[in-house]
Amino acid sequence: MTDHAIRHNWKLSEALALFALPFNDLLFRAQTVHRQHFDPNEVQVSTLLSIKTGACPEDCKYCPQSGHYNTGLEKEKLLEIEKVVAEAKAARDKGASRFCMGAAWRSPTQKDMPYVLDMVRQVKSLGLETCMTLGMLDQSQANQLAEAGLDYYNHNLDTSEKYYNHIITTRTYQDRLDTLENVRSAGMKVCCGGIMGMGEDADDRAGLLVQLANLPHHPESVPINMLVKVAGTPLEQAEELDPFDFVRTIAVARIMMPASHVRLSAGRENMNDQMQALCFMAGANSIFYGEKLLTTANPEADKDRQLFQRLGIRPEQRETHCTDDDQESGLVQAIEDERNSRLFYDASQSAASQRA
Ligand code: SAM
Ligand code: DTB
Ligand code: SF4
Repeated sequence: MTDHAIRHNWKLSEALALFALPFNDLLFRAQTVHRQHFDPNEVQVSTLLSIKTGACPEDCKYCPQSGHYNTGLEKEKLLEIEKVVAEAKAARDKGASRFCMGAAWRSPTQKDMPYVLDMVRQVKSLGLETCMTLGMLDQSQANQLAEAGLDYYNHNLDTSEKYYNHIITTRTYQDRLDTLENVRSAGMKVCCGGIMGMGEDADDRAGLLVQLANLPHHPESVPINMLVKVAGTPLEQAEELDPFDFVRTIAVARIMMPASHVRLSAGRENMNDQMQALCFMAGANSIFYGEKLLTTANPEADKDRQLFQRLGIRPEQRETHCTDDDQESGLVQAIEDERNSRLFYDASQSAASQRA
């Protein structure tokens, strides 16, 4: 077995040994693995929408939407399907290939199911890949979503099993693993990752990645979130994580799950361009694109287009196609326009400097 084979038997000691490598050695290994499985200059682009915001019965200590904490968040009822479809269309036209819909639920009720199933069908008919994150699912709910055409289900383990009880008490680690199994048996793709910077230690970061990599199938998508510290949540004052440890986590995820998309997820609003470039170098190849995550801010779309243009990154094209393929090129065209305006700018600058 080579270093880069897909493995499901990772030991904690092996993950810790990767974390302990000198930074440059780790990034070189991660980038080498990345190039064996992906175009290193392509990044998948997803857009998020909260379809039901706030008043969640769970007590996740990081979450602005938990009803247990006073975060000043305006809670909202279920969004109308027409509004969701309009947002999905706008995201598609701006170049997103996947549309992710999130609800602040412990799990959907039977009454909610027809609504979410209809939503999946309508968003999918726009030619977008669909993803939902609605909390825990039983087997029948997972089957119904799969049948309606849902491509991905997001359900995060968030942290290691050992640290989990410090973060959530209203559902267990095993509950989460059960949902992941239901999603997988229904035939959907799994999006599963965690959050860094919640006061966990290196063992916990390694422990989470071992859990993910030792699932019977690696999640196709692995979101690595940097905690967004929201006032009113118990983690508001969490100690700052060394940014290099965040980059290390992405690199180790890339090495342990070589064929998965690793998403540089929440927290980009507080990262500069250099930090994000390091994350791409470490093997991140997916982002959330658009000004809002679920309830907190994400970088402005034109800032991301500029970043892609400066780094020579192309948005990955979606797998499903609609008849109107002009939409496909929305982001590609915007990045090209960005490049041209820069070339124009550079040319005039250099002409000016030649005259001087
Ligand atoms: N209620 C559903 C659930 O928890 O399964 C779906 C929505 S929930 C907001 C989706 C994920 O967002 C969480 O699992 C967590 O990993 C991430 N998340 C929530 N608040 C966050 C924060 N403040 N910083 C970073 N990630 C966060
Ligand atoms: C994931 O891992 N991160 C996204 C998505 N899956 C659903 C959510 C991030 C939420 C950040 C806090 C907020 O905006 O409410
Ligand atoms: Fe609810 Fe999900 Fe937030 Fe937990 S992470 S409080 S389950 S919305």
